[in-house]
Amino acid sequence: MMSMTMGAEASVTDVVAKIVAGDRKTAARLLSRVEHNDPAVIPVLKSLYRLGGSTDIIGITGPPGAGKSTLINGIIQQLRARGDSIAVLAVDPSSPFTGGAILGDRVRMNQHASDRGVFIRSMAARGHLGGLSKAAADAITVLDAMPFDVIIVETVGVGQSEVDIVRHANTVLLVQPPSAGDKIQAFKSGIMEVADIFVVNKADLPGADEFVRNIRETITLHYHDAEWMPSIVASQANSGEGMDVLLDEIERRRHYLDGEDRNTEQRGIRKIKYRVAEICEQLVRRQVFDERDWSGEFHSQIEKVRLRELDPYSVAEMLLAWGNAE
Ligand SMILES: Nc1nc2c(ncn2[C@@H]2O[C@H](COP(=O)(O)OP(=O)(O)O)[C@@H](O)[C@H]2O)c(=O)[nH]1
Ligand SMILES: [Mg+2]
Repeated sequence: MMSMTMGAEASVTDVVAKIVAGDRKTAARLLSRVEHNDPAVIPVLKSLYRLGGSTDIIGITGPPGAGKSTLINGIIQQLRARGDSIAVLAVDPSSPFTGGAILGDRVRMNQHASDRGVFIRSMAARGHLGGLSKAAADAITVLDAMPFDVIIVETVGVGQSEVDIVRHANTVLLVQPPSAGDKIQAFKSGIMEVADIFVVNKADLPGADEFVRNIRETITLHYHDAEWMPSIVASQANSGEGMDVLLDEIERRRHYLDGEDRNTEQRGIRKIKYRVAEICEQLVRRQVFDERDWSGEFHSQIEKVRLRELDPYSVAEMLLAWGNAE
């Protein structure tokens, strides 16, 4: 067991103070508990959330092999050069902790491992019971309260869970190679709604120009009255080509978010609603599956459903009502 007891008020304060001061040992332990959805850390997360909000959070998603990690490497180099400190959260829903992708990413980003201004953390999907996005959001809450200038979240894929995860970022990069084809499949999963910068990486491969044109047409069609017109950047992450343009776009987005006449409340509010819903889901799941806290009443309701004397909708309504009564 960990020596950190987060139940007591004093130790919550202590952990919060250490996180705010940038203590990496405390952060590593806290992030492990966050990853396992340990309910004991909720008081810490509550405090940390209110201390955060000023860090740039860049979400990077796209199919495996698109060059996300290589791109992050380049972004880290550029941000370090101007003195920013960076936390990277690599979320991989498919591979276990020792899996190839994460390991490869670690090796690739390892050139920054000895740099005190860079903190790299991987998060795997095991045991999340549908709560990976919630766990990632909690991890962001921890990193956001630490003295980092930028948080980068990498997720693999272009499915719903990646959309859910990058939704927690302020700036979302969708990275795709030209081979992703002339149809942007990712648009189906709702990434269109959250992508701020479309990166066509591996621009050295054939079809890149056409792919950029296709994305531009799609954006023109869907975003004609949008507050933020998503930009398109062609890059070659492995040679560094296009990195300066990408950093400029990230900077432009940062200025946009800092601007006074912007209207991002809608998205900000939607982001909070998603967060609240994710937390609710987690709490309800815990109540349903963690039977330690249950009296015999819940079991008898379940038994009634089994015998078709009752329906699961009514049990769900009762569960929520019980939660409200507390
Ligand atoms: N040809 C080419 N290869 C690249 C480029 N960027 C990255 N790669 C390579 O593509 C492979 C996958 O890159 P990686 O960053 O791991 O992709 P990820 O799965 O999206 O994180 C690696 O072998 C990279 O060296 C690029 O611009 N052009
Ligand atoms: Mg990667």
